[in-house]
Amino acid sequence: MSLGRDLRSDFPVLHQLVHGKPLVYLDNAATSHKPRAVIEAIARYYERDNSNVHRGLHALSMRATDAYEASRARLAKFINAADPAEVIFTRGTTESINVIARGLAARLRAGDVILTTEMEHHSNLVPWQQLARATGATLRLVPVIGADAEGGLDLAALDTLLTPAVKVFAFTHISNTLGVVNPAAALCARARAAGAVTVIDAAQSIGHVPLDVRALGADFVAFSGHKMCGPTGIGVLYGRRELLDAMPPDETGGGMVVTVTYEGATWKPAPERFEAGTPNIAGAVGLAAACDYLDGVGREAIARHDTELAAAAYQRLAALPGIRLLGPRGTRSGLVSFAFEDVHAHDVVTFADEDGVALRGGHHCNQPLMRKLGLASTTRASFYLYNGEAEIDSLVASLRRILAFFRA
Ligand code: 7TS
Repeated sequence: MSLGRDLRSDFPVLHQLVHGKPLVYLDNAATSHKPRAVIEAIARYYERDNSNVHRGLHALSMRATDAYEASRARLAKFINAADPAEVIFTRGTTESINVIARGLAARLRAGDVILTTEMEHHSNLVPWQQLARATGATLRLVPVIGADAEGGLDLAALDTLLTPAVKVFAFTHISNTLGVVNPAAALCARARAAGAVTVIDAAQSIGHVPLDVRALGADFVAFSGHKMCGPTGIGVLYGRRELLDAMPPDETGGGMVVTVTYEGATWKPAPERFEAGTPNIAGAVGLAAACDYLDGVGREAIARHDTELAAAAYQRLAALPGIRLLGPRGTRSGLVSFAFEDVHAHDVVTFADEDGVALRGGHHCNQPLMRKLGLASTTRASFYLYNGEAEIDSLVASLRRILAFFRA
């Protein structure tokens, strides 16, 4: 499970004691830490170039504009977009999906169907519920299979669900609760054949697996910078150029207009059309540095590392008495989600924290899925490139201590 060198030394935050114990950070699905290269890129931008973009003719403004647009080009390359103009900077996955959902409103009528799945994060469910309400369209869901959703999505159900009435199919690439990796390219191909626009929630995949928007055949892709070693408050909405150009702006104001009179205004094309106001320039610069960092390590290698750690953790956890493990028994992404009948997830997380082990407990913004599986919450351990096998030992030791306490 080696990535060639000790990546931990690249991440300043990891070198600290928590309650007197070395930090074991296993909450990467919530947010990842930032390597020194990203922190320094942001500091360097503020120390040397800070200015507003697209507005000034002075040297710093031109440097800031160049840095911002170079970051856009870097992101386009990272996801293999055909054109940097297809990369819109947003605050993150949630904002990206909301902008897409509102932007597609004009394409939907009463009787149309918006298709999503039972395993979506609230960010890829609630905006579609709102769009359905606003347009009179119907929201339908691809079910998950099995008492612990161990079968992933019911792909056979797509045969009946993907009718010509479906105008949008929005699905997650990797589930943040189950660790399921959905066959995104196949899902896009089937949706396209049925005439539906595809939206991929790539929040959990972007920093973990190679992601090529053209190979996937996706119309829209949404992701957050903070889950891929980048800063918070920056993310991407990728959209195919022709779809973006046909979409109305979401927010209006400075920077996205061509001509303004007292009566009205005309819009620039993408990406400016969707970036009203002063953007998160330093965030974009930091995110581009994160792309460099991840590609320097190698995304294939990261994917292998994360899935090997999660598979090893799954095996070790399965040996704990009275544990219920969610999601696939075989190949999974870099996270494991589990529940004990007799110990609440919040108690597990609180006890683990005393041992310096950072986990997440709760519904993970998957309330309807939890309800369907008959659970109030789960505990989740999620791995990333700086984690190692010794941290699985720490996790298991901590869980054994918790179980011993509650079952004494
Ligand atoms: N979609 C998925 C699949 C996610 O996992 C998350 C965040 C989001 C969307 C929203 O991303 P944001 O950056 O806009 O907030 N998931 C989690 C999580 O699992 N624990 O904390 C945040």
